[in-house]
Amino acid sequence: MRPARLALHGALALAALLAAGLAAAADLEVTVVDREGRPVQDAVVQLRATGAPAAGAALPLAATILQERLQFVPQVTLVARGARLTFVNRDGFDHHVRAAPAGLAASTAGSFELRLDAADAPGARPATITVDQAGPLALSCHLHGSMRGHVVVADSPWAAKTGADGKARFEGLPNGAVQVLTWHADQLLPLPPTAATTGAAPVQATVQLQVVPRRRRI
Ligand SMILES: [Cu+2]
Repeated sequence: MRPARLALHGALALAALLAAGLAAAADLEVTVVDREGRPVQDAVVQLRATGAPAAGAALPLAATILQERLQFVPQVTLVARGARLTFVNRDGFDHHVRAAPAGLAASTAGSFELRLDAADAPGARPATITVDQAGPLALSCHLHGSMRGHVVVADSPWAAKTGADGKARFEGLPNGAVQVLTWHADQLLPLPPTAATTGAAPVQATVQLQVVPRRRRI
């Protein structure tokens, strides 16, 4: 290899190392566990931090929620404020979806109702609505009492839903103090924020719910 090309390779390798170093400097992994220490899926973790979010960290501005076999799919939808939600009824019967602030919220701001004809009804079509109010919304159905789901409209540019391993991962965070705010549908009393400090090495935090979430129907 010619010296010039060697130098270029060296510069690229250095740039890659620097980029890796920068990314690692601001990684945070939050694990949400239940009262018995088991990982909790479908918790929403939001961070309060100072600084601008990294490019590509934006939350969805649109989401589709299916009504399928008497369930909301997904059960928990996480979107940015101002997102457009589309409800699609896949069942062969009507649904009458209702959304209202979840938990102990006293206000009904942000509530809405949508009538959805059976999937095979003539003229049946999806219903759309824009959510402008930050916070968790509980989804239910006037016609089917067992139907239950949630939409979380994020208040923070850093928000993520936990997977089956109970983990929410954040990259590109500014270094410094971070407040970790955790929500779960069955944790009715708000959890106090957990403090974390991001820095040179990836940081891990664990948040424990005070409840054992109800098992989900499959
Ligand atoms: Cu229904």
